Amino acid sequence: MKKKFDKKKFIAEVKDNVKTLYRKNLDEATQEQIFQAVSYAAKDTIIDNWLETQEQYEKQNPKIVYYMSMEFLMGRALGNNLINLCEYDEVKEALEEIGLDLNVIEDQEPDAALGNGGLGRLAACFLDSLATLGYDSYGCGIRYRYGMFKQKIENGYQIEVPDNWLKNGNPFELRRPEYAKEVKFGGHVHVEYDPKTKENKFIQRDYQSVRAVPYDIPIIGYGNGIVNTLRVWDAEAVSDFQLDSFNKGDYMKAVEEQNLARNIVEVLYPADEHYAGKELRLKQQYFFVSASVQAAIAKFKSRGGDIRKFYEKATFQLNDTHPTVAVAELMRILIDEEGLGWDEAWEVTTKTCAYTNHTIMAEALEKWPIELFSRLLPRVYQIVEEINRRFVEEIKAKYPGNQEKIRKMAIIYDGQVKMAHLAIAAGYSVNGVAALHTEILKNQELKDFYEMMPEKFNNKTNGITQRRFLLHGNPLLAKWVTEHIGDEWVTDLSKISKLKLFADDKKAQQEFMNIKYQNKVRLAKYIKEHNGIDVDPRSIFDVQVKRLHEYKRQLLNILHVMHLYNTIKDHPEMKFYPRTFIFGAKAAAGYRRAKQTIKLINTVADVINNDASIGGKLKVVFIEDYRVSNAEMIFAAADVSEQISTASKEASGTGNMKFMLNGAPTLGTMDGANVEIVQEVGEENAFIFGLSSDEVINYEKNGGYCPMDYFNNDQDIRRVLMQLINGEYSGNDSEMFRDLYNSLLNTQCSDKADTYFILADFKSYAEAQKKVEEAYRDEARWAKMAMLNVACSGKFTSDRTIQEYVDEIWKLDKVTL
Ligand code: 26Q
Repeated sequence: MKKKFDKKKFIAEVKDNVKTLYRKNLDEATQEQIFQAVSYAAKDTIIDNWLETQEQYEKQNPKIVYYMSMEFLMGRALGNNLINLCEYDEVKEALEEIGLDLNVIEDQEPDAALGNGGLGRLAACFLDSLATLGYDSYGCGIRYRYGMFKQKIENGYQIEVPDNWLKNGNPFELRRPEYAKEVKFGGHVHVEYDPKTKENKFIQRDYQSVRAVPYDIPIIGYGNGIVNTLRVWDAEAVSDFQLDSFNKGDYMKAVEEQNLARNIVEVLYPADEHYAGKELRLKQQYFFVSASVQAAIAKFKSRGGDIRKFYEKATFQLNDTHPTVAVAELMRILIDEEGLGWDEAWEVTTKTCAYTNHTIMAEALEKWPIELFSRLLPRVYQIVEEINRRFVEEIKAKYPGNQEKIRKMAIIYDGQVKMAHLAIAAGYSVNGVAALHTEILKNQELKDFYEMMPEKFNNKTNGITQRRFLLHGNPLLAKWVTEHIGDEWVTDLSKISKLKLFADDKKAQQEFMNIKYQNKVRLAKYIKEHNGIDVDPRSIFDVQVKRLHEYKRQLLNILHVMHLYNTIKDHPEMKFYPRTFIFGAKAAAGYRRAKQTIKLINTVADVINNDASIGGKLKVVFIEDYRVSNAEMIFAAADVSEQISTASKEASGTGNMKFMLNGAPTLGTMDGANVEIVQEVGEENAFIFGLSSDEVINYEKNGGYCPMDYFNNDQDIRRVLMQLINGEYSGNDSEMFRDLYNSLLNTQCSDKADTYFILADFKSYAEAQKKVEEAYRDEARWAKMAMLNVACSGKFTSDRTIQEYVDEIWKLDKVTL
């Protein structure tokens, strides 16, 4: 299947592409143009494999998973595609021969940032694993014109800059207008009695339409010739209406439809874990879900299936509640268009849809006002009402006379449509994303649902793809691993445990630490270029990169840095191992405390980095525009992985796994997948601190936490808190960080202060940090610890996660070419 790489042919193709695309010779082309030319050359191979894969799928007719997600945080494609084609080194060499540097060419590509953070990146890792394991699958999403905003830091503050990622065109996508679908919004439902069938027909009238046009993006399996599809939908106006043509029937409607089409896919909502109830967001959801469901049914019918058995050949995985309207849309199509009765349609739907929960944060739960939902999706709303009516009957039957259960579980209640309740009622599977998270869902957040239908609940601990986050992101370590244990780990990460044999080997330890050092030099260079800050690659690189959120507690980290600085200033003679604290985080545009935290980090960085008196013992760096492409380099260079969320709040985390894979021990709380990381690597190879999730949950239930006690009784805490409001870092502006100060302390004990238990965990965090330093001083001990982290990371591959989804939820057929 895999053809041998033909260097001559490849070079000729690149030259030819530069010519036909830009009418230039190679030496006249810009690096960006060369990026395009190289990508088109790679696409050539990809298209052949894509065609062949899809032909095989047609022949073998396997069950398909449709992974429905508002977000796919893909990052760059070129390097990853070459890696998975097993042509990376060959292409690199070929390009060198004509004086080109593949790294520089890769750097021309904008990240495909069609996601916010963890949930979107997880979807991207899953697609990689699905293709590599040989399962027929579609990612279904939106082709946002603007992805996640680009972050600039000006005067220490975050500035959001639009991400025009399609500006120069996307060489890997393929427009498929022949598969376009119509999506209808608004209007009203007309009921008509059909004397033939003796049933009512429901006809939507006076609606506005949008044409959903799919763009297909190839997803390449590693070394197996398989190419799956990420299908993202663009919106176009239905009529090719011209504003200057006056012989149009309904002028205003045509204008409105044009506007609808223009707005709907314009931009990704950049607020994660926060629901705002925006009408456009619901339009986006229904838009891509309706198009995707229509396409799935069309494919099923084209393969000759009986629609009553749809679930035998298709399953929909709902990535959080965002695509949950799929439940009602599938019902609508089955009933109104395929002519099924309610019970038949319900059977198909409940055997097709499955739901993943990614968060327990109350402010992330999607609840749509009935007024909005029914106005935008009148027919879909009727169906949700009927689903709710029947579900409430079920609750009543199970818990007679228990109004409380209805209040807590109904899909429609208090004037709102609750999307999580709809997903649970209609799904055949409900899963959390780490063991602890799933337990919290079962015993707290979704307790009533679990009691009513325990068989639906299951755990699928998240994972990451080692192909991007080790093989591509850390080529030096990848090569070293392969030299020691062979290359099976690339498709079977459990094999990486073989590295345990080398954990005590002095030579291996030295080589390992030397690779880490070189990666730190690479990152130091990036920091110098982007921040103008000199950092010492021999210092400990202590890294916290993730979205900025109060529950993730970047504030705890920077308060501790302030405390360290105080200590160094007070005791210049004290031995202190040099540290570089590295942050990277985007804040949602309207999230004030998050933005203030960024300002605080940058303000503290300015003071510390410019204080010559501490002799460079401490540096603080805020990396601008943290995103997938620079993440790959950051993980490779990290010594310490900061995973310090308030226990019970981080559903899983996936950055924690990427650090582990790259040999950075975890400094963290017993939260999310940290728990399982510690299980795998052993407590002695991690630095664990802080309240347990049970303790946090107990405090929350009983309102028994008083941050003021910590303020009064701990002078280190008192000192750093006072420094927030005494102008210490802010050039005497005592108001700059007042809100942050107030968020931690109220004069009275109040359940509104320090809701994320920063003061409660401060001391044990500081102690854990001391243990990090102690461990790092012992070079052999550290090398062993870091190596064992790599060696024990096998569980956290998304290949394992996907295999579990396949075996326990989706029941897909494996395909081989
Ligand atoms: C909801 C409504 C309106 C607008 C936006 C949203 C929205 C958008 C994104 C809500 C949530 C998100 C993203 C959530 C997310 O990334 N959750 C993370 O998922 C990861 C993968 O499972 C976990 O590892 C993280 O722990 C979890 O925080």
